[in-house]
Parts: sequence; C-alpha cells; structure tokens
Amino acid sequence: MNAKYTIDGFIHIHTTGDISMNELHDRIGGRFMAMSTDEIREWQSQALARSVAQAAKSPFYSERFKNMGLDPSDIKSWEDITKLPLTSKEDLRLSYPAQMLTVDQEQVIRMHTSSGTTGKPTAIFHTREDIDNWAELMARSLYQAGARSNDVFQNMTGYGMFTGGLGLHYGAERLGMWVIPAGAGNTARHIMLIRDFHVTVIHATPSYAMHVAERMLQEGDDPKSLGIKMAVLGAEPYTEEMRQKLQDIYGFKVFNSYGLSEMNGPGVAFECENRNGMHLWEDSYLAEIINPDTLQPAGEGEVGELVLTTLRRTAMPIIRYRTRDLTRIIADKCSCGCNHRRLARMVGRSDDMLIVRGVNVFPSQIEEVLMRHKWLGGNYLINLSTAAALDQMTVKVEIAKDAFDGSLDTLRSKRGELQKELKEQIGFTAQIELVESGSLPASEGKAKRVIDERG
Ligand code: DLL
Repeated sequence: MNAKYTIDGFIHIHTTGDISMNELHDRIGGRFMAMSTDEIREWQSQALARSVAQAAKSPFYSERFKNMGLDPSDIKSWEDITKLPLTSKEDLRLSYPAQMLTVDQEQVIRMHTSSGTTGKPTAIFHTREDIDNWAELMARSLYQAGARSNDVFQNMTGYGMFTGGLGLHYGAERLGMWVIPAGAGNTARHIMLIRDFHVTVIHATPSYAMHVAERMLQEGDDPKSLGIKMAVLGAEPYTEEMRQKLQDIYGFKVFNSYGLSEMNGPGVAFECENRNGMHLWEDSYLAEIINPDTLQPAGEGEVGELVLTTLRRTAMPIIRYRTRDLTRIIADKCSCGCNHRRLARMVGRSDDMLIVRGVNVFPSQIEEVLMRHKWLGGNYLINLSTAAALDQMTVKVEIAKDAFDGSLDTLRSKRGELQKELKEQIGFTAQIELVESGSLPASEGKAKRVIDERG
C-alpha cells in the first residue's frame, strides 16, 4: 500500500499494487473478455438455452411460450433466437410490478426502474449474482477503456433508480478505483471535488459534461486546468462532433458508453482504446439488428433496431427486447484484440425521429452541424410549431462565450451560413435563433433537445 495524496491532513491510502493479476482477471471477467469468436458463439448457445429455461419460470413468459406452443427445451443454439417472441416496452409495462420475476422474493437484492416519467415505469430485478455480473461488466468496460485501480473516479450522474449511478459505482469500485459518488447537479461542488481530489476519470451525460465546461468558461475558468484524463459519457445520444467539442474544451478523451435499464443499465457496450464503435459484451447479451417495420433481420452491417436478449441474468431474463435504438453491428476485427463485436454510435431512437414537412430528421443530424462550429456553444434546443398549417422548425443555439465580437452584421452573416449548411443536411429551411451562452435550460442528466408544440 502506498499513500497517494495528502489533502488537508487527510491521507488516502490507495491500494494500487495490492491486487494480483489473477484477482484482477477474475474481477473484470477476463475469461469472457478473452473469448474467441467460436467460444463466444458456443457460450451463447448454452447461455441462451439457460436464459429461456429460466424465463419460462416467470408468469409472463410461461404464458407467452405456452400460447405460441414453444417448449423451452427446443432452444439449443443461439441460431434458434428467431423462434422466440419479441418483448416490447409495453410487455414490460403490462408485466408490472413483477410478472417477469423468476425467483423467490428473498433472492432479490435490488430493483431499478426505467427512466420514463409518465405512467407506470418498468421494474427490473436482480439477485446477488446479477448485481455481481453487472459490476463485472462495468469493471471490464472501464478497464478496457484504460481506467486503472490508481485512477480517481467521479460519478456525476444521478444515483437512485437511474442505473448510471449505482451501475458505474459498483464497477469502478470493483476495479479498485477511488470512487467519489458525487451524484447529479451542484456544478460548483463537482468542480471543487475534481480539483481537490485530482480526479482522473469522470462519468456524466454528454450534455452535463458540456454544461460544466461552459459554466467554467463563463466564470473565466479553464476546464483543461482540471487535468481530467478520460470521460465516460453516455445515457443519451450524442454525435462524434459533440465528442470532439468536449475533447477540445477539456483536453480529455471521451469514451462512449451504451446501456439501458432493461438490460441492467450501463455496461452493455463500451468503447475500447480505439474509440471506434462500442464492444457489445456478447457473453451477457445476444444482439440482433432488425428492420423495425418488417421485424425481419436487417442485412449484414445495415442500420436497424437493436434487439437484445439477456444471457447472464437470473432474476429477470428478458428475451428479444426491442430497444428502439437504431444502430448497426461492426463485425470487423478490432485491433485491440477483443472479439466481442462492436455497435456503431447510435443514430437515435426510432421514436425520436421527427417528421417535419414530411421529411424524416433525427436530432443528431442537427447536432452534427451545430457542433462543427467553434463559435457556437454546446447547448441547443429544437422547437417545432405550426404556422399557416405548415411545420416550422426553430433551432435555438447558444453562442460560445467570447465568440461575439460586437458586430451584429458578422453574426447575421454567420447565421445565414449556418442556415444554409443545415438545409443541406436536413433538406428544408429551419429558423435559427442565436442566444447568449448559458441562457438555454441546462440538463443535469439526459438533455431534452426537442420541444414539439405542433397540434
Ligand atoms: O441510460 C443507462 C445508462 C446509464 C447508459 C449511464 C450509459 C450510461 P435508460 O435510462 O433506461 O438507461 O435509458 C436507455 O438511453 O435505450 C438509449 O436510447 C439511450 N442511450 C443510452 N446510452 C446511449 C449512448 C440508461 N451511449 C436509453 N448513445 C437507451 C445513445 C444512449 N443513446
């Protein structure tokens, strides 16, 4: 053990070096990380059979399987996946509170609910082994991205029902990092803690990381001076351009992290050091990409809806869950050596697609254009309304701090250029409203980017 930091007389004894390589290997599920493609498929076949047999113990799936005449013992290989029924968000709602639970109540040690704010949430249950497996997935994700036990980790997302809190927390502790469970909000305290405790890794939503940076810039402070090495950002869609902007402002490396409450939460897919797609942990999740209209498998490498089946969850296995997230599978070998295939950055959710004057637009297409410009800040809002029976889109975007040189003419001309560029991207003209830095609503968690006021 070595004393690492002395802060106001408080000595933190850090345990770097205490963990043997073997122990680390176990903690992060090294045997799964190192699987070859054949081993992954072999494991998936066995794990799928186990998952389906386990699911059949729940009132929900036993009835569903019975209705379709499916005998769980018919599922012998991962290729049998298409014989199984899809599960929708609505199914989860109907099974509320516990129709998908497969174990006795005394075996459950935790539940989380999804982040929906209206109506009944969807509840997800975990046994001790489930929580352990999830922590392992998170620990290996962080390890693979380059985090180590001598890093100081600040978790800047909400705790409680939201899985980004406890999910990352357990994983970071399991890896042996020094964890600061700072939680959401209270930006000034976040900045103070990062500085005082020499935080090297942060976890936040991209919109909150941007908010913290802009708040510092407004106060004449430099986010680079925080010395953060890496940021794990996820829980909401963001573009490559947003990643770049954040990296430029902070001087850290951003790693994309994907997950959803129904599949535990974070730890489903995570970027490695190459940061070119997120390795999906295929020992724990069986992934399919389907065409959301026909529900048939999408062509190889094609964008479609991600459908996931849990392979290592006992309390509540979920079979073929329709995530609504649009992405594609990158099957090429990654030079990091990990054989778990990658998911490309999410395009958006099928239910987030906007139809404006008959044209399909994803908010991410608009973000892509906005984030290319250094003179614009990182916060924006898309407003949809109706005028003279026609859809109108107004994009409100903050100007970067100090980017306004006092000339309104220059600003007007920049706005005109931006409008043109946006039209090229989305195919119609949107109004652009430039607003002062810090004036749009800031998010502490998932940003709300669209306000649709059309009838
Ligand atoms: O957001 C779990 C999570 C926490 C993931 C922290 C990553 C980090 P939910 O609240 O259930 O769970 O929301 C899940 O958020 O279906 C996606 O639409 C979206 N999402 C999550 N991560 C990403 C990402 C957590 N990296 C929903 N890129 C998912 C794009 C994401 N969208």
